[in-house]
Amino acid sequence: MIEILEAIQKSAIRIKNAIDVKDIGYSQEQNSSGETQLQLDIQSDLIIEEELSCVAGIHTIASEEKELPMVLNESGRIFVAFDPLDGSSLVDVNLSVGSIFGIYEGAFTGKKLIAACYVVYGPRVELVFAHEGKVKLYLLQDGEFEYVKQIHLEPKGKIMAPGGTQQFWAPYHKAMIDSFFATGYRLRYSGGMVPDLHQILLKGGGLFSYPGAADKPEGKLRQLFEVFPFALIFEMAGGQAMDGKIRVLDKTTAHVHDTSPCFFGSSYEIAVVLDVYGRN
Ligand code: FBP
Repeated sequence: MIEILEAIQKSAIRIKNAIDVKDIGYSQEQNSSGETQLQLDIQSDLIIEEELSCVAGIHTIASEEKELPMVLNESGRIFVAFDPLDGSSLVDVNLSVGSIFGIYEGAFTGKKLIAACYVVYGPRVELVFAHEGKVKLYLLQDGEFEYVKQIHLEPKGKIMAPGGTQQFWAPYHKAMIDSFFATGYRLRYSGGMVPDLHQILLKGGGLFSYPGAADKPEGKLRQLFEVFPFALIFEMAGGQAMDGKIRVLDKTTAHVHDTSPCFFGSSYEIAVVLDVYGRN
């Protein structure tokens, strides 16, 4: 596991450097060497693929940027799914973005997820790693990730991050979100899953939701790359992750890019979600 964490750390430093360069690569223009410049998310994907390829224990990788998983080493036992640069459309407006990793043993399924990690590229670069029941925060300082602290959620939070397009929400979902605001919750939603969930984790709790809605019945966020890794992180931090009715990590995945409605939060907010969705 330490080798995988080190590979993620090396990738994060390289991706941060790629984000920092002046050309953010939205064009397909050629650079001075005549090579086609890669979009930032494709570049990030290649960086992670390169770093994880150096870890002998990894059997297969799957990326949000690739249609199919890629076998690296038949004798490895670890499967890594990653979203190389989640929220990359926020780079041009200089909001935080992130990389997300799910580390699975033997197969890409929620029940086999043994560790999860994400990196936030914001004013500072932070990394959160969940494994063996602990969620640890690291900060990039002078080229090294330094351990900062363990992350624990409070039983009830104050932040509400409601994803999706309100126009398409079910009426009971809208009523539930309104009821949270009516009891003092504050809106915190940047449109980047990594910083939005990071804020909830570090401010003690709250609710991030991306429901199934009329336009996207199975939600938007992808199980293997986004939903499952954050589910493990929230559970290990003392919170919960549900699809409205069941624990997301108990869901089955038919295809590598399957999505799922998702609710991540402290125990109080998730109890409200289960109550509302249980009645609808
Ligand atoms: P991409 O996979 O297209 O980057 O979308 C992921 C994401 O940006 C999440 O980070 C974020 O939580 C969500 O989409 C926001 O979606 P919406 O704009 O529909 O609320």
